[in-house]
Amino acid sequence: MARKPVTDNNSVAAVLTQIADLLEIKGENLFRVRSYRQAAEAIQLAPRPVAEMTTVEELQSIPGVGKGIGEKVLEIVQTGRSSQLAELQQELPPTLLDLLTVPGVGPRTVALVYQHLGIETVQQLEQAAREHKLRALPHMGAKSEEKILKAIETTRAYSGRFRQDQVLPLADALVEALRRRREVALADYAGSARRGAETIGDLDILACSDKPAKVMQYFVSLPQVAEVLLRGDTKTSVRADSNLQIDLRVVPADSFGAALQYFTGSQAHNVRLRTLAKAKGIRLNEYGVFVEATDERLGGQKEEDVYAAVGLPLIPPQLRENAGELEAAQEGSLPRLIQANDIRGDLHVHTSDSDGTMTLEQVVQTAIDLRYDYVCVTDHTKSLIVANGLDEKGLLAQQKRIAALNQRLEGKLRLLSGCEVNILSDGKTDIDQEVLLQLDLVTGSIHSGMDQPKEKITHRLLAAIENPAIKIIGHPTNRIIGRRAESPMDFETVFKAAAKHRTAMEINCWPERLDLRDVYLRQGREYQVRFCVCTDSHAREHMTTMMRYGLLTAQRGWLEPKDVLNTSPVKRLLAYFR
Ligand code: DGT
Ligand code: CA
Ligand code: CA
Ligand code: ZN
Repeated sequence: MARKPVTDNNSVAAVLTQIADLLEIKGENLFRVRSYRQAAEAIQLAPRPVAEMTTVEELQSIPGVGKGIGEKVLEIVQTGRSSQLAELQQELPPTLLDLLTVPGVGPRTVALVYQHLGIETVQQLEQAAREHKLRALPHMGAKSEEKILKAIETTRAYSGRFRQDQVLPLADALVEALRRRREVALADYAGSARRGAETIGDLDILACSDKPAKVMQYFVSLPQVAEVLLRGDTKTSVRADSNLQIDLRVVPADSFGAALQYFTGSQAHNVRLRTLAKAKGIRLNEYGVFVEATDERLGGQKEEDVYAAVGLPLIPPQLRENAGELEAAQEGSLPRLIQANDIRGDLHVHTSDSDGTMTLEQVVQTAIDLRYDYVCVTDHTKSLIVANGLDEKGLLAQQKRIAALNQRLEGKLRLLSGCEVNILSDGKTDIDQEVLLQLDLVTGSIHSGMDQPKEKITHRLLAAIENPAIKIIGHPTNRIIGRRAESPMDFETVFKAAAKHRTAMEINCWPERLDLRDVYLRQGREYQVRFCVCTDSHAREHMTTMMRYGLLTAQRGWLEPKDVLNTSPVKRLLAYFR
């Protein structure tokens, strides 16, 4: 398949950034490097697509784009490539760019290790850090070596895996396209995507049809398919533009449930389930449910058949990790998992008063469109300068506007006032306590010093939990999947305090965060901690699309509606915190 031309502003900016990175690694003049970075940023923010511009003069109307870079941009949008980038890639080892994918390693570090030690690959960087060779370089020390080793470990664990937002919308679109076909009776996705796992290795899709060849032919013709890897009548594997592999399997109608169960996994869950079946003289596989002794077929059309054969109710896919769900099913104590329609509001939304894009009115409209009962505005506070954080005056002024809006809303929606206050390195906040206490619902988050030692982080969180003005702890571990490790903390102490002081813990819906994650939710639930599933929206699309990801995590954490505060009516929600 032909390469798609580079057209959108983000892609053009990415090419310029790559040029800047390589120039910097090469040791070019830093002013020149900076001019590329500034142009990249300006193009990313430019309201018009640069692809629509046909002359260098037009491109120069973007601040930060001069004649030289304008010419380069024109080449990129016209030909889909940059001869300068190609030249740089010829000059430098191609693996140098891999080094930049290590979190915390920027072009300056790459230039340093490449020029002084000849390091070209992640492996060589790792070895040099192990052998303490990096600390001899300027601006580097024992701590940088330690950080680099940890970062390499984090990236490695996630390399080649995809976030939920990179997979689930695509999975929906493909399944819907298949379902619309006359020759397809049923279609669904399985695997880790269906279990709601926080990262996904590949996407497994099942369709039920008696014309498999026709289904496969249609599937490989879909626009989302970039390359066909393997083509067969029962299984076809393709690759999407993102490099995600997608396997489509076509099965006959009487096996669909058995296949869906088999390919949903997890493998550990299935192995365990098969053992339970065997003890009852039953054989389970992707074709159906059979009596071992006679080969008599007991079912397989529906997924329920598989569990029923073992005397169990259907176990929700999000629980299928062999983590106690089979025992719970046997005892009849499976949780009544929280569902999307249990959610009555969102408690973490930013507006254009700090670093969001929505006005208060737009937040209100979006919440009404989502049929919420309430939404809480939680802009950043003043010490987070990059996010244009609000000070006391700004918060109180916003609260006034919120009160006025509530008057006009006449109960159609309750707009709550709040903020996402910074928990500073000593556990105090950056906003006057009197002001915090006047707001309806304050979330406290750590946005700095995340790599403090365990005792320090625990102490900070305890101070925030005990602060009567702080009602929710935002993204409590601060991890960024594949990029930043969790802050270390004593979870038992934190959870005990959170339950005692009635401070809720957030499940942040950002697919790169999903924080708290499933194992901590189960642990926190043991201590009667309450949670809220919040989108941390900075734009309307965040509010409308991301709740889904947080809910999957909540479900994987076995949470029921009663564990999650934003399933409550507003009165009960506020009463919990009083
Ligand atoms: P992923 O793709 O790495 O995110 O994780 P999964 O769980 O989607 O794994 P995948 O795609 O390799 O296989 C999908 C499901 O199919 C898996 O959860 C269980 C089932 N399965 C695949 N291969 C085997 C196997 O060799 N043995 C067993 N028992 N089950 C398998
Ligand atoms: Ca998979
Ligand atoms: Ca697979
Ligand atoms: Zn936030």
